Amino acid sequence: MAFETVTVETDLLLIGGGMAACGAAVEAAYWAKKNNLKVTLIDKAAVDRSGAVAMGLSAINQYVDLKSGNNTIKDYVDYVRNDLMGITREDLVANIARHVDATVHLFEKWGLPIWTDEEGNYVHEGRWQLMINGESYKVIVAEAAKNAIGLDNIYERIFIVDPLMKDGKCVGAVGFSTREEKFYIFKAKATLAAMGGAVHVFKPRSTGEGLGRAWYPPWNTGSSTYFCLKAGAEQTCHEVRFIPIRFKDGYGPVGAWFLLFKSRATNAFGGNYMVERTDELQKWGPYGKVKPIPANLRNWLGMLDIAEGKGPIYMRTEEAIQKLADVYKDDPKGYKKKMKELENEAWEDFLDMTISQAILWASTNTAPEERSSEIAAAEPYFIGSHSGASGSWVSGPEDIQTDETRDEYFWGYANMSTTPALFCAGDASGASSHKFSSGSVTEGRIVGKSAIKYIVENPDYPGVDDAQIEALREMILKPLEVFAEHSPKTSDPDISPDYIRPKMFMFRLQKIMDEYAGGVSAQFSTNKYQLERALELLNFLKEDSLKLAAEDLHELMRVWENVHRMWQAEIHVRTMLFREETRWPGYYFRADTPTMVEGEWDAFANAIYHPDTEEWEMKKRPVKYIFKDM
Ligand code: SFD
Ligand code: AMP
Repeated sequence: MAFETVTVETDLLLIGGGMAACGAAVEAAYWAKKNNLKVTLIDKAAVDRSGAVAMGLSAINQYVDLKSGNNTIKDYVDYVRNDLMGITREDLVANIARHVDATVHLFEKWGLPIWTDEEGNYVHEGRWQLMINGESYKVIVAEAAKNAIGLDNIYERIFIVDPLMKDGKCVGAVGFSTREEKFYIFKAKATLAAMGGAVHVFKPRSTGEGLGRAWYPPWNTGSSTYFCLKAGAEQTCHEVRFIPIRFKDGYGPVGAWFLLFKSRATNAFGGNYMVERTDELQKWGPYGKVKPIPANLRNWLGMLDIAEGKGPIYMRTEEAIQKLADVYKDDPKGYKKKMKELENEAWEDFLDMTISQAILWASTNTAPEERSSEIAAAEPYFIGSHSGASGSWVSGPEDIQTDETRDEYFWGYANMSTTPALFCAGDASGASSHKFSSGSVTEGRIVGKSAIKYIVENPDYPGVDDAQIEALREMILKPLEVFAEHSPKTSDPDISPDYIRPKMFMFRLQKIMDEYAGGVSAQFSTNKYQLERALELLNFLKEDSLKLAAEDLHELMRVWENVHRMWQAEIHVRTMLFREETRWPGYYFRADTPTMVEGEWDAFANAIYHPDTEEWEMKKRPVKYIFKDM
């Protein structure tokens, strides 16, 4: 192969250019300067518009507002624990919660417009959420990262495939340019995996002309999970996928409608499942009684309506707007002004974050003040930073541990995985949900500091094996050779007994997951037998992955994206199989173990892949509370 090999040596390697990695860049630059160290950031895309925040956001979903005295760190931890049905790492959640306000103040300093009221106070969407004019949110955060580490240390359009390992330690990463024929080797003393979560592992609702549209960004494809698995890092909560309820087909957000506009959602017969189905909540232990009702249980109540044939479910936008404007009904001028204001806010919510939903409203003549819009449960995603929890099992901070938790949750450096020198943040770190954009930047900042500390205390580079690099180069570039060799032998380059193209491969993966692992078609339901069948079929897929073919660099990226997705799928299925209960019915329902098994399953379901033996190990880890009132 004519590929040039480029080697970059650095001290701290940040993989991903999203919210977590940008936060890490800003903080690490400060500590690196003091210690004369180099920080390098790599993104498969352009940092300005990469990752989940590419389109912008209309809210900052984590702001604890400690200064107001209205909320405490414990309040936030309680909220997260309850939302995740008891399964959460309180030390990780608290560590983010205590620093997140400072991050939000930095955003404002960098130029992000946060809504304020007449008295100059932030406008809250809900208790923990702030409204923003966030179309340029990512550009603003990216600029801060660029200023901090310098453009020379940022590599864009490099797709990272695998970790570099030496004696069980992560010593960097390898990948390739998606624009030039260049194979990249990054050697580093510490590495941050922050390549987001995963989408398109399950068959999406959007097909045909809508294919590619999803709630989660299409370019986050399970790379964090694959990378960390291949580095031998223990994983957690990979059964806790996230299913957001979204405006149907455009995937527009619902938070502003439920929290700011105080809207109701009703079924096609006008019934409100949140009121009519409260009895169902009693089945889910203490978590059916908490406020707010956990996201997955809110989903579940709506799903029961759909299963009973009561769909579609509607967001009652017209009713909510009318109610808010009615306050001015005796003041015609004030009423008109309020209606205009609400209409603007409704559209801006989508234009700031999910432009396609605004386009769908426009193209279907939907005026939110006149008629309701359909909402629906989306296909499952893997996102450790929202209301899902999948990711690496990482060390907590030392000072939040108790005597009970220290041995279990702390191993020296905040957010380091079980693989030495490999750190994780954002969607890539597990069991610490509800960090969202602001908490992900904050977690990145935590890593920025702790990874530099690690490097200062472990300054020697252990070296890297050339044979390992050569083997990886061969494996990564092979799909180009497969296509070049075999495509001339077929009259249709999409079809060949000698290879499979990544798009077809992705369709097969999605079909397996959809039908057997509780996707949309299976109404989010599965059981032991279906999961075992899914594993069997995934194994055939894995065999065929060795015959993936790529016509060009872009398709080579597609190949590796889909290999990464396949590993994300496998760990998901294995973990659902391991957890013999149903705990998050609105995320997935295990029909053979249909209830929550308190006590026995108040535990984390963790998984480790052993690269040397190619074996999986599943293990339970105890949930130990720090803040919960016993
Ligand atoms: O309301 C490789 N999130 C929201 N957070 C909020 O605070 N407010 C909102 O309004 C939010 N909304 C929302 C949110 C997410 C999504 C998908 C939507 C709407 C549609 C959550 C946050 O966005 C999320 O918590 C953070 O972005 C997570 O940060 P991070 O860093 O873990 O992920 P990222 O920002 O997506 O960045 C990932 C980066 O990795 C790159 N990458 N680079 C190299 N090699 C590879 N192999 C790579 N694979 C991926 C990506 O390019 C990217 O730079 S609301 O709807 O909830
Ligand atoms: P979403 O737009 O669904 O991502 O929600 C944005 C924020 O609002 C997240 O913090 C959600 O957990 C929260 N949220 C959304 N809907 C509700 C609801 N009905 N009750 C309580 N919190 C909600």
